[in-house]
Amino acid sequence: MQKNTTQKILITGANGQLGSELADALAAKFGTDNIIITDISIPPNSVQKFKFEKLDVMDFDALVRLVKKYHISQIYHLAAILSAKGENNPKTAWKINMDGLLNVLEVARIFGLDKVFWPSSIAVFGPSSPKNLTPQHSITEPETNYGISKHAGELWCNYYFQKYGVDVRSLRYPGIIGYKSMPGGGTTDYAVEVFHKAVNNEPFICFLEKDMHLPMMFMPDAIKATLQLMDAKKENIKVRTSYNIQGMSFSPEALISEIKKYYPELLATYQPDFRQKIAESWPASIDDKVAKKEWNWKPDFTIKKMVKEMFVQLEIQKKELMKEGVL
Ligand code: AKB
Repeated sequence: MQKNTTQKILITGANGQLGSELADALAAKFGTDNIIITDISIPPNSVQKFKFEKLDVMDFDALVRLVKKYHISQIYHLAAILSAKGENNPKTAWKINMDGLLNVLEVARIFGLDKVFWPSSIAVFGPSSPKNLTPQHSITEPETNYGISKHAGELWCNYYFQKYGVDVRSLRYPGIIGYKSMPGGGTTDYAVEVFHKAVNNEPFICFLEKDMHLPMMFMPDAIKATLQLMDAKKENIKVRTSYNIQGMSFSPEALISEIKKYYPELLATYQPDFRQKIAESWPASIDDKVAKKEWNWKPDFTIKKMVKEMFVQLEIQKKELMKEGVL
């Protein structure tokens, strides 16, 4: 495939779970030299293939400097505080999540950027939303401050599109499961942690109840959805708040039972904490027929297929770490 080298892409929050994988996918499409990754701290890998700039997304002037310096045409604004961490310090979380987004939208307006991507979440829904197959347009009365910021953020995205024509596009991600990096501070994080415990023969303590069903998605599907949405023709993107997307829906018990087919000795116990209440306020599954209709969204992974692939990849990683003497 020929690369489109006319775009200059800036990613905020690039050290996070999604950012690290999205950067590679965007590099394959636009060329490594056209990707500028940013975060509040330097990336964990000492050898970096991308240009890195330290950026606090609340610093508008710093963002402007980078957009000018690299002639940025698209921003993937991923920097955010997730649901569980956000409850520790609601005011700080609100400031980072909202000021960061408004700075990006303002820069996009002022500099006439081609496109902006911003992730929303299933956290926009609350206890009054339908629990199963939650529709695209539904009651949104979130009870976490993260959910409130995502809901408000969706409305700001729509506002900037309607009022200024900023081509901002968004997805309501469910919990994302990947093998390359760990999530940080979310309510769905258990579904990544359990794989690492299984591979390392360690006991797993789940912070959610065993029957807590939540919408989830394997990372390759999350990346595919993001690229597909960003590639879609502008006129096909009718939803300018954020699109529902569904990968799969499962409970900790169902995931552990699938994992035990590969690691029968995995010892799992349940000690629900404050995150259980957050999970209870979210949908169990999502109706994504609008995304399917408007830009042909279709996930590739079922829970079975995902678990198999996770272990193939985690075993490869483990062998490499052992070869390097890290394990
Ligand atoms: C979280 O658990 O906070 C996130 C999300 C569903 O947005 N993974």
